[in-house]
Amino acid sequence: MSLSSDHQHPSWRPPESPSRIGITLETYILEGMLGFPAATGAFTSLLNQLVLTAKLVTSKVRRAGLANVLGYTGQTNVQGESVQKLDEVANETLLSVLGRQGHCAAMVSEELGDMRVLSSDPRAKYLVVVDPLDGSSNIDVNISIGTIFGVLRKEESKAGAEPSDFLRPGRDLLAAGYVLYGSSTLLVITTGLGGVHGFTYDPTVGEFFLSHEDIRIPEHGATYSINEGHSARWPESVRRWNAWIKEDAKPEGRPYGARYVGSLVADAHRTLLKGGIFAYPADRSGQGKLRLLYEANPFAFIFEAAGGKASTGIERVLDLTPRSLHERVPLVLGSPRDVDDFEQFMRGER
Ligand code: AHM
Ligand code: MG
Repeated sequence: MSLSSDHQHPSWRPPESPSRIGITLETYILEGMLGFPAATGAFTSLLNQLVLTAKLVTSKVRRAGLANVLGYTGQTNVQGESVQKLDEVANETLLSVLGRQGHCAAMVSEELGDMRVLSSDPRAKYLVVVDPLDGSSNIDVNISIGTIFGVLRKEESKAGAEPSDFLRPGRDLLAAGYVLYGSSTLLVITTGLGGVHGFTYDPTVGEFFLSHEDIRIPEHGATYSINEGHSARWPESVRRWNAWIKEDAKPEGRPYGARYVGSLVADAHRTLLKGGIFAYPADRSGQGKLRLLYEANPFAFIFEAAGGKASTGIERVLDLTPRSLHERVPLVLGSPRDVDDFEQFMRGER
């Protein structure tokens, strides 16, 4: 029986700000709740393709440890077929799903040396950057891994895409997100001004449900995340910051606790929710490890949209103009106060 407004109980009132927690990601995207100002059918469809990829990859990740258990050996399974590495599987899943509907003109991936054209139709308006399976050294030891993605608009009216179309500052991203294959699978996405939202996957029904609406990073945190095994290669400024963050200065909230998973998606996700700082600094020669296009930029876009900061230690990540598709940069992500402190050490002010 449905109740018209005439038949509602007199004390009934609609909730003032209805919680959206529990609605599906597809509904969220379809109803424009991600806050993309000029959402088009094509953009909605592209985002839904990325969601489908996340579902397909999570089903592979959840069975990752079984290849050996079921009698597979090395690169070959019991049927004599070669067993693909999970990062290649994730990459191929993205290529085939994004290649289907003709919205994505081209993709740049950590798994591909060159840009891959997916549609030469001039109506294909978007470019996708992706790290299909980040943290791959953690696959074999059952530790969280992830997928990172970013979406750029292709120049209007141009048929096809060229690698130079991808060499744009991260502030031009239309959307960015990541999928964390952790104790549950979580997809976090933003279109920038619309805020950052997290959706947890229920594998029994095959849907992502809104679980973290409007994520805001705390002003400062209590943990730092860095691979201290590399400290002998750090510049002196990073070493001074590292010694400072471990000092016993209780009134100032130090020492910070250390947390380091070694999967960017996991370390960045924890930092986004709890605050604090993640850093993969340059070594003494000035070289970072993480990739600008599909690791640093998507996370920089997400952290800024959540009220945080993303820096190379010297400059804002989103203002960098990439020089090549697989360029590496130093990356510092975190709460605004924590990133400010790091930058002050880098500038030699402390
Ligand atoms: P990958 O893309 O080959 O997985 O490498 C990137 C990973 C990041 O997830 C992580 O932040 C970093 O490399 C860890 O590197 P290290 O082992 O030097 O600490
Ligand atoms: Mg990676």
